[in-house]
Amino acid sequence: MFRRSFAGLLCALALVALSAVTPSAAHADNPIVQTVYTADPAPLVYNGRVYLYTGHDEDNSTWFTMKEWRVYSSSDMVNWTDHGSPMSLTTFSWAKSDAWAGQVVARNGKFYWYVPVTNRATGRMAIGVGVATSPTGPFTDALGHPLAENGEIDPTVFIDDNGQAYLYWGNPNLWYVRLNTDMISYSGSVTQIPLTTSGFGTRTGDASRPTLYEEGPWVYKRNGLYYNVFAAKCCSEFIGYSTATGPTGPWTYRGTVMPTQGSSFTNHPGVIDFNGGSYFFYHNGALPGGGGFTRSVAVEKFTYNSDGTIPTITMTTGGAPQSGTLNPYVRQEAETIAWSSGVETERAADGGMNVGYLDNGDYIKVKGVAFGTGATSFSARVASAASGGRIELRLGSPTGTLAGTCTVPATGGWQTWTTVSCPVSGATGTRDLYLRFTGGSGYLFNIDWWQFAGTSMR
Ligand code: FUB
Repeated sequence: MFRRSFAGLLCALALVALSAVTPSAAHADNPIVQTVYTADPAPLVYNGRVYLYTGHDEDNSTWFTMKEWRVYSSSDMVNWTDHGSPMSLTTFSWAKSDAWAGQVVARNGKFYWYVPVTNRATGRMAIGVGVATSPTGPFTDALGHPLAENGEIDPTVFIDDNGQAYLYWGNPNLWYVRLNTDMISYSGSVTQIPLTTSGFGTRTGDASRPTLYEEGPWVYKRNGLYYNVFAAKCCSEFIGYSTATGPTGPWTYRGTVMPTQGSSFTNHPGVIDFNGGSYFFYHNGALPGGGGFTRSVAVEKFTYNSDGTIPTITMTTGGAPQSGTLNPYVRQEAETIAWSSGVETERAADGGMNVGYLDNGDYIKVKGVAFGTGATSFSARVASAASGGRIELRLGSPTGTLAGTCTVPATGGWQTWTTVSCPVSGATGTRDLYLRFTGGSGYLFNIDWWQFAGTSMR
């Protein structure tokens, strides 16, 4: 939106550098997000969609330099809609730094986002709570002060079948407290979970930390069994897990969920069931420029063993299979992306998001688009303060069959929107769609949404 600002220029330069080395990995859907570095995935299933809450590693970070959290959502586990950043350090007036690993839970028609941040007044890590009436925010500070503070991090919240909610967190220790139904206060005292080797495995070579438990607990219940999946050992971390017959233990160590892999010395688990499948979210350093402080979230589908144990899951570039298809005959946000090359997302003037900073040859892949018996035309909402360009509609790959080309005019501003349309032919069946952006030099145009029309509107 602020295309000519110095900050915007720096950001663009950084991302142009990123896009210059982005491989045209047409098949890859992991990492989930290619437009920024993301970390510490926390998925939430709500109303038929998966909402994925993440941290945001700044470009070129040499530490966990994190100032905001971000939200993405998907109905099919491969095409993810970018909802931007609905919560940041500035949400918490008392927070100084460190927008680290949190989790969102839904209750009372509201969404509660538990996060660790450094408390400016004490210099210690504390747990704050953001609250919103929509899963995509905006979130406000529910309390105006920390919910809990003991210098430790990585909250996870679990609501048991009887309605009792538990907040767990900790590194190097592991703690829990019973939350009240308002989700922003608690009863009883903060309790330490004993880190025994039977409960959390045996770590060798670090007398101060005899168990494998490191950080990032993710607690949930499945078929009456309580699971605590966590980042184990350091460093590099792997993902291990423990189970218990009750929410407060005693825990029994069960082994490895994901071995140490993936060019990041931390990892972070998030586990959900969705549309009849089970999914494991994690992070790694797989994007170009990626590493321990420039991480990216990713997902794998898995199946529990018949006894409820979790199989060992390996990082892949292919990611999870698509659950369903994408309907091109309803309006789709341009920032719904399975894979992209060179593009960025930004907050649009109307409060939503748009895709921008498009250079010649950049593209967006949308996976599993169900064209049915055929699309006949394509429309898109576009804006350009430059001289515009073209949207090529390609099938199967960025250089695949050309099904149509829409010309984008200059509109006089990056947020001055117009709708363009063009004829389409040959787009039938279910195909991966590539929106390939072409034109002259420099930024071409922005795109807010797109939609096909056809003879068979599913
Ligand atoms: O992202 C900052 C910290 O790194 C998180 O809080 C930890 O879980 C680790 O992923």
